[in-house]
Amino acid sequence: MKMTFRWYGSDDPVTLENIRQIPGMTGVVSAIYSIPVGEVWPEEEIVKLKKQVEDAGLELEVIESVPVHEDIKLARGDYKRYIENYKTTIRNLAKHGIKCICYNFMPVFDWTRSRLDQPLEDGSNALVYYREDVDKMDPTKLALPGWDSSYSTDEMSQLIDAYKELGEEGLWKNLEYFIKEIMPVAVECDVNMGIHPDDPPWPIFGIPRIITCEANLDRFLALYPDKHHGLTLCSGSLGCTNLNDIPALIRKYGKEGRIHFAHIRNVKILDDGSFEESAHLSGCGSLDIVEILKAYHETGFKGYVRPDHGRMIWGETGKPGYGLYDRALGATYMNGIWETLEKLS
Ligand code: CS2
Ligand code: MN
Repeated sequence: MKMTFRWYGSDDPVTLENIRQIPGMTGVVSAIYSIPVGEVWPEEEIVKLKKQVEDAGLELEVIESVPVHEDIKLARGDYKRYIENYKTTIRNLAKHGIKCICYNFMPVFDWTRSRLDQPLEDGSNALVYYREDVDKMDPTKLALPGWDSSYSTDEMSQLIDAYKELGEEGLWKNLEYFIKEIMPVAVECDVNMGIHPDDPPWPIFGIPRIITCEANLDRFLALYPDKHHGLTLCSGSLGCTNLNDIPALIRKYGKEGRIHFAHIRNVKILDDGSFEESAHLSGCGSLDIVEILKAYHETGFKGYVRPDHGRMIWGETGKPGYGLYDRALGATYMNGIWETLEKLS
């Protein structure tokens, strides 16, 4: 496996120099944040980003994410042009050494939480999802990082209604269309596409979510029978419900060569199905991180891995989930487990 770190570009308070000093870090995963969703990523911008990362002694082989325009998910408006643009972006990225692209097909909201800085018992702060609080939220009046805040209340209501009307099967149909369009290009460019599961993996605010469980991952992978069509397996997203057995999913899809990118995050599942993001250490959450890494090791995983969200510790401030310290501790813990597995095998 190749250990990587998510970096949000020059505006990220975590610098490339910081990341370079984390033991075992091979590279960063990043994106070009200035391009409006749906437009082509120009080669010059890709070259600039790549150079900046490489000048700092790190690699850039993974993009997280190339976002999918809402019109593609709804198959409306300009969606055919956006799909053509997406293909051009894949080609442009491949030309400059990108080997893996992460994306998701979550309607409107990316990851959803009720609070981004919940104080935990040990004095750290973490992202949490408390069901009771989410049930009381009005999605047309919300703003959370990762969410597109450019919609007015009216536009947001209309968008939500469009998805409610589309329903799960409608969303599957639009996903299938998108996959069958882009995958031949990814195969031709030898780029691995890894869809990120829905976070959390259940419908929110009445909007459908489909990348949620084993049956649906099977259905998704069957849409295009080529290894380039695969997964970003996020342990924390799929793992915030006991219904998903993460090590079993890793063994299954790992053997099939369908996992291209591993996100490793621990979460503590609470009695009512709420959850808190926790430190990576198995004892701090509901997931067994050793078992997860064993599953990757057993299946000969050669892909990219990154510590997913971390808590805010030691007084750090910054992008919720994406501070330096706790993610660096997580990476170091995982490297330690991996080294042990290597030496024992
Ligand atoms: C999440 C997502 O996994 C994560 O870190 O915060 O934002 C994820 O990056 C995207 O959904 C991937 O497309
Ligand atoms: Mn993730």
